[in-house]
Amino acid sequence: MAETLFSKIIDREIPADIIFEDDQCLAFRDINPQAPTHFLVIPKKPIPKLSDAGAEDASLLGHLLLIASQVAKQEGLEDFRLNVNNGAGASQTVFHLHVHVLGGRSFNWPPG
Ligand code: DGP
Repeated sequence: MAETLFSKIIDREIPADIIFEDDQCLAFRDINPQAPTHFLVIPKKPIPKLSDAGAEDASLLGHLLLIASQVAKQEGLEDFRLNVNNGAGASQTVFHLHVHVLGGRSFNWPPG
C-alpha cells in the first residue's frame, strides 16, 4: 500500500494531536474538525479502506469501534456519531482506513 499521511502520523514523521495509542491503533484529532470534538481512530495496519478488510481483520475492526467509544467517553461525550467513508465516491480522501468520531453538537438524520 502507498504511504499515506496517516502512516506518517503513526511513524511520527508528521505531527498530530494524538489522544490514544495502543499496539493496534491510534486516535488523533482531525485537522479540519466538523464538530466541537472530532477525532479519527485508525488501525496501525495499513488497510486502505473498509472494503479491503478481510475476515482476518474482524477482531481489529471490533477493537477500533471499542476504542472509538472509549475515547469518546474520555473526551466527555455521551452522544456521538461514527462515520466511515469508503472510497472516493463516499468522500474518502485519505486511503488509510479511519473511523471519524464526532460529538459536541446535534446531528441530523439522514446524513448528507
Ligand atoms: P476522509 O474524507 O474520510 O478521508 O477524512 C480524512 C480526514 O482526515 C479529514 O477529515 C481531514 C483529516 N486529515 C487529513 N490530513 C490530516 C492530517 O495531516 N492531520 C490530521 N490530524 N488530520 C488530517
